[in-house]
Amino acid sequence: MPDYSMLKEMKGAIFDLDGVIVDTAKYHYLAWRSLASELGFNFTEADNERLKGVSRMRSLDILLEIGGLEFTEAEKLAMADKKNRLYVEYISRLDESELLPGVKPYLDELRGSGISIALGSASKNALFILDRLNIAGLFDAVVDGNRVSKAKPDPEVFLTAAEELDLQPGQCVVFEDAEAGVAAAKAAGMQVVGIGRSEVLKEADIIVSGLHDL
Ligand code: B16
Ligand code: MG
Repeated sequence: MPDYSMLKEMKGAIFDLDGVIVDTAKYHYLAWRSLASELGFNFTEADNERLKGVSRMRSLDILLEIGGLEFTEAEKLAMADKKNRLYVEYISRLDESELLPGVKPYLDELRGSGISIALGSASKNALFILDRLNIAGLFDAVVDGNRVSKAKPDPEVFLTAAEELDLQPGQCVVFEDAEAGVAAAKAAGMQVVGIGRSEVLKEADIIVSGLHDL
């Protein structure tokens, strides 16, 4: 039986975005696949698993490694930009119906209990996505890919979020679906609720299939 007592003691809840609040991975996949196809190779859904929680430029490096291709930094920036334009077209159509099960009730419950809420995401599109999902107003702090210099598994994103909530790391619980994110939260000295499959989230303190389980 998992030990849920850490959730009763938490003062701050820090949420990852993709895979915890909304499944944007499917749109990242479509946009990366389109780029791969222009470059002449196939990019599968299994390949896409390697990009979850990883920054945009690191994702591109992994994609090019799969295709066995090399480019200059300037060419890579242009490709990442092109992929992002396509991705933004997809996420422009997001609405509340794409919130993952249990997200809205859980955020409302936390707010009702006086727990501070932050976002800790690698995405540079995070604020836009929260707006599209109509939940931006529920967050006391949003720390995204525009605001950190070191990507997960570095703890910077979560430590910055705790600071913005005016809390100590030990008072915060992180909700994460990616291995690098769980490692980042642990490195920050925080407890972690892993969302998803136990094989990839071994380091998490408890593992649930989604926020609807809490
Ligand atoms: P963007 P998260 C991550 O979101 C995604 O999981 C990852 O696939 C993506 O490459 C990264 O954001 C950057 O996203 O291109 O929008 O800046 O899980 O950290 O919320
Ligand atoms: Mg994620």
